[in-house]
Amino acid sequence: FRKTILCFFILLTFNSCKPDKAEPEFLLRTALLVNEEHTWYKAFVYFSQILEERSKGRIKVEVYPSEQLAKEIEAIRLIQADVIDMTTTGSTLTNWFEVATFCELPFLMQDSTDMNRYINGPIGKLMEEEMINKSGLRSLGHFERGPRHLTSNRPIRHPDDLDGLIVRVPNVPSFVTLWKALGAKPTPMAFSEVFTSLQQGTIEAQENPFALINNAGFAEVQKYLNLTGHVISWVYPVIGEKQFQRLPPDLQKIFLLAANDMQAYEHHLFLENEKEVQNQLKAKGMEFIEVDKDAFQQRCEEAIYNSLSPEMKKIYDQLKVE
Ligand code: 2Q2
Repeated sequence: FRKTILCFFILLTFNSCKPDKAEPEFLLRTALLVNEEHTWYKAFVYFSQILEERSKGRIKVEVYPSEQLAKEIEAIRLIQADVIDMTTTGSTLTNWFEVATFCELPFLMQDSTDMNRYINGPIGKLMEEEMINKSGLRSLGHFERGPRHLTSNRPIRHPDDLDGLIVRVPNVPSFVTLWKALGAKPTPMAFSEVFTSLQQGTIEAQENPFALINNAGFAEVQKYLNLTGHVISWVYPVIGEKQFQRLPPDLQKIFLLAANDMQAYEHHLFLENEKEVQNQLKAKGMEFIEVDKDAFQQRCEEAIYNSLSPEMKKIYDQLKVE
């Protein structure tokens, strides 16, 4: 048994325990937080297929869903330690560099037009540089997400209704600032712990886009889908920079082109899925609640702005006037 464990760790660390001909030259392990039904998972499976084909079997990608391999923060650390290779991440990177906060800053972006302007503008460039320099990750494009909404077991129409509601948030400082300012009790927690915590009542609410709410089965433990739309965001599929640099130039080229195709593939699935997934949530018994969005925005805007460093305030001001 000990030998098996040892072998497993050696496998993780050195890619192969006893090399044989069937082994790919590069095995890339991917930790995802979503399950097999989500567009990110499907996109990575597609990526793995086209990469294997185009590299003639030299690159192989393994995709692990539902945080089985690692929770988001751990996945980042394991990539940095060169133990695994890829994941999806975004504003969680605020824990490494501050500008990542703009991936998911509450009430900043209005729609996907704003989003694409940010991603393709100076802020997106800066983010990708910081990602490499401060967190050792290379962006492979971006996946657009639907707006985040609050789910709960009592309807929330106005911030006054929150009244100490225990809301799970990802490990991202701006989310804590937001829900505190609104009068809730934000509790940072890894995504894979949310379902059970809702079931057991250690948290009372959570917030995510329709697709992820549906994907994680939250309709089983949450009755109301309060249409707060407080965050519009994207995530980056990423690979460790060290791992990327290890690929020879011909494979790097194949890799980056395949990553572009993965992004296009995911975007198509995302657009298709956004329409469908709301019906599914309603069919599962969730009640959609209209909220006073202005009241939400007004109550938290100042707190969010004040939580930014002077440098980030400058960027924020610029983004607002553009
Ligand atoms: O709720 C979650 O954990 C995700 O939807 C997060 O928003 C996502 O992982 C980002 O925090 C990306 O870093």
